Amino acid sequence: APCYATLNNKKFPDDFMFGTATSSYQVEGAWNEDGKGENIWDRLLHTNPNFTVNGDNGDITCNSYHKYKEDVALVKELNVTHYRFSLAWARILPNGHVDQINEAGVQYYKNLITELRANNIEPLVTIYHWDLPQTLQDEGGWPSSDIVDRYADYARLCFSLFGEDVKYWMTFNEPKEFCLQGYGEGTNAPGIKESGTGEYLCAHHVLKAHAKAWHIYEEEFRPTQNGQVGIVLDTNWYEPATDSAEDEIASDTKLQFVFGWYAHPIFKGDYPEVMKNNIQRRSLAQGYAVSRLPEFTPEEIEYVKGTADFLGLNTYSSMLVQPRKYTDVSAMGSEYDSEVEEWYDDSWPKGASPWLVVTPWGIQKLLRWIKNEYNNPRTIITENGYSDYDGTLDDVDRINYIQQYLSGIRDAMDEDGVNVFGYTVWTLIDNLEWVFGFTNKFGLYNVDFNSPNRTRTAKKSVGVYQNIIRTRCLVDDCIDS
Ligand code: PNW
Repeated sequence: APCYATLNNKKFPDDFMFGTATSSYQVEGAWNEDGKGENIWDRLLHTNPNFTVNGDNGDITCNSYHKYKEDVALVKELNVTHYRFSLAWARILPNGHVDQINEAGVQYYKNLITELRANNIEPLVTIYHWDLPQTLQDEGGWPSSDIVDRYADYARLCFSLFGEDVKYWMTFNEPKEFCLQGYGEGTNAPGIKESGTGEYLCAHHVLKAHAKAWHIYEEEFRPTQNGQVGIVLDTNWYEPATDSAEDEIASDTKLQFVFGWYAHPIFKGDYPEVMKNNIQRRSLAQGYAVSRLPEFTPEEIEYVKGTADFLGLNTYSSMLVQPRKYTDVSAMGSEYDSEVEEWYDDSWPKGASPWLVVTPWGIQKLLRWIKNEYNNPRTIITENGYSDYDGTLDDVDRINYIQQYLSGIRDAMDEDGVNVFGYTVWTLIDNLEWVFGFTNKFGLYNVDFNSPNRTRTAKKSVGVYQNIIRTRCLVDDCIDS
């Protein structure tokens, strides 16, 4: 059994937000009901069922479209401050464009938000969590510049429809994942393999779309709605393999390539220097006339800079890093452009997800790095959690994971003065874990996918999380600070 460090004994502040999260495609089901349009995950998993383990898909999944009141009752039972969920673009706009609004889809989210508010739960709304309307993919998807205005129109509509009751908006969930896997490696929808170009084009348009949505909110909605607009970025902590200067530089470089890629333009302006330099150098060596990394104009740099009222951080794991030893210059992809190689230490405890290792010591280091790099942005952990294979109700590994990571976060607040205002467990209920289907289970509540009812049952972690929220403590004898 792994040896765990002592838990922090200081109380979380009274206004610290504890919550839980889901996303539309992973829980809603009702993929073609009440006028919803097809999205890129519907298309991919219908035409290519082998894409996921067991051919699982989101057609029905947890059936939250019909069971949202039950879900909100679970959120209420947890006694959390907030619930983070996402809007399915194609449920609101079946063809992606604002010229055709699906009233039933709008009503679904109004009902969900009303139900949350009636139960005194703050809605945290992700505008885009990976489920692009298929029509917009057919028009070029994220690698095409047209998407910027399509997204901006959609975001404006969301602010105007729901903004009276929503005070925390997140423009995008994990652009690194959907750009890299969707348009680079091809392991997520829409499954396009254009490593070395696709992910950079996608990211470039995501950044512009994000900035445009923030400016729209700033000018048209903030004066009356008074909410906040942020973005959710994900990263591992990258631990230098040794204390050599090369490995420490490799750690910083890797963080710039996965996190700075998005955070640097938003919090500091423009892409990180190391990205601009490496990608330019490798592109020219590969025979390109210009860098594969798109350029921002000086006006665009200013337009994107400063466009987050808060940072949403998703983090689960750590990896070891060192400079990449052997690479052919022709190798394509941001992995190679970074010139860093990364791996998991065999001794680290694992979750069910192949990328999930239990390294709670990493979260404090990551938060400290972000604080130093971006001048201590207001930060909420928008996802963190643990997967197993069986959805066991006696989920001691999940309990340990959550306690240990929360302890690391509390240490970072206390010892490093990191500005963290909330924590969000991924996820409320076992759900469709993308390509891993229903085989990787992250829920606080188990879902019986064999029953038509999709019965939800509390795991042991529910009681532990309730207790943390009630006492604001990780240990019995915790103290004010
Ligand atoms: C996130 N990684 O995805 C997503 O936001 C959720 O929809 C998802 O269910 C959850 O985390 C668990 O996977 C990630 O490889 C996927 O490090 C992969 C990684 C991180 C997050």
